[in-house]
Amino acid sequence: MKKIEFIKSVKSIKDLPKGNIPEVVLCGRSNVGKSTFINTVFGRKGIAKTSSTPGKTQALNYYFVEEKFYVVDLPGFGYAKVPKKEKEIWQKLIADYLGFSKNIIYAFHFIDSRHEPTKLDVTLNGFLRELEIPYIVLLNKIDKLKQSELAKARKSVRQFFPELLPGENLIEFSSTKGIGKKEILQLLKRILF
Ligand SMILES: Nc1nc2c(ncn2[C@@H]2O[C@H](COP(=O)(O)OP(=O)(O)OP(=O)(O)O)[C@@H](O)[C@H]2O)c(=O)[nH]1
Ligand SMILES: [Mg+2]
Repeated sequence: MKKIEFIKSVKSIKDLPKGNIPEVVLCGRSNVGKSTFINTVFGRKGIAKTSSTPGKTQALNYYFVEEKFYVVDLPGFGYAKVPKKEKEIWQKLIADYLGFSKNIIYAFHFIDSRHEPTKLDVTLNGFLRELEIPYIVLLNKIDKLKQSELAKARKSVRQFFPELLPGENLIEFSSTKGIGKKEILQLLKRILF
């Protein structure tokens, strides 16, 4: 899957693309590596804007892949330094979008393997379940961990979300090392083609 094209940035539900093209949604905390994931998985460095400062993505960014489906890069949540008002607007946009779009076929929930899931991760997980959106968790940035730390991270995330099964709906990932890319491409093929 190499063909990817940026379509548009959406800041209001009324501007969502029309039609019924399937959407795969990238969601999770700010700075967890969602935008970087796009560049890694679709092999186009720089198509998605990334930043070492949290809060880079501030709208729903639509990318069209293989002229078949959208990857929707969501703004991250939980970044402390964003003004409260702005934070509320983002979170509302995300919640509205998840509830509103009829085209979401899968959500990829990113969790930073170096940290325990946060309250907002629990909230997001609740939304996805309530809305019956199929999802996987990507335990991300595992290049930063030693084997023993990775074992701990795996255990911790499964304590929060017992429904997760490693290799099935829990995928370990690293953009830096390309870990998990093959599994993600296989999953995308399975759900889309
Ligand atoms: N070590 C390591 N760093 C990563 C990885 N993925 C992303 N990063 C770094 O993490 C930082 C944040 O990445 P982004 O992709 O911009 O994060 P985001 O989730 O899109 O953030 P928001 O747009 O704020 O929601 C950047 O400095 C990336 O280079 C990874 O797998 N390993
Ligand atoms: Mg981003």
